[in-house]
Amino acid sequence: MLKILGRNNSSNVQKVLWCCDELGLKYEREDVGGSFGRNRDPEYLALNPNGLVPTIIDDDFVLWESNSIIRYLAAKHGNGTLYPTDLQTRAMGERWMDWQLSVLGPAIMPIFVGLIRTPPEKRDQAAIAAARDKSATALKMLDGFLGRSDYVAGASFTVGDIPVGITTYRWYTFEIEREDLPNLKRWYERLSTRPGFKKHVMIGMS
Ligand SMILES: N[C@@H](CCC(=O)N[C@@H](CS)C(=O)NCC(=O)O)C(=O)O
Repeated sequence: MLKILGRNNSSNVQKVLWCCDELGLKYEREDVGGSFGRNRDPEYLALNPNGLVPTIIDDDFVLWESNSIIRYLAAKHGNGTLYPTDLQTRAMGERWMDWQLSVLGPAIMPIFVGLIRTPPEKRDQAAIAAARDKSATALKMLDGFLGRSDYVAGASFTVGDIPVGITTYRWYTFEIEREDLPNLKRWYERLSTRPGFKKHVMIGMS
């Protein structure tokens, strides 16, 4: 059976859990990382030299990097559904996956660290405000795209919606000011009806 190594409050682990839910895949999960530790143990580093979560073991195949993991699982079990066969449709969705890792994720991280992981008296309010502005600018771009498309790869939900969906959950859950981004909101509300999103992502932040 597929094994997932990683704590379930990690957004990168949540990508894999939500993806498995969409695919109806059974898996075993072990807590690794954060307060559970183990991610710097030699046994774990032999699987994932980054010492980060998630890592999956699929029979004897080991894979790390959350977006690569969900692409792999979607291609293996959801070809033509979660993983579009049309190359341009697939590329549109994959673009937003890469954008989440390279643009939106880094923009929003200081808000997460500041508001969720730092006690109020130690918060760097200027860094949080700057990150909020940067995230809002990035999300305005996604909002513009979603004005012309129901999902990030077109008319249907695909693997491409998962990474940006999780980061957007955080955006809507932080206690911050938010601009009105109506297309983003509509898409987010559509995602919020999906059982895997409710079960693995809409569980608060810690
Ligand atoms: N680019 C990697 C990043 C993985 C990552 O940063 N994971 C964090 C949790 S979200 C981690 O392992 N932190 C250390 C820990 O949990 O102890 C991926 O997408 O898988």
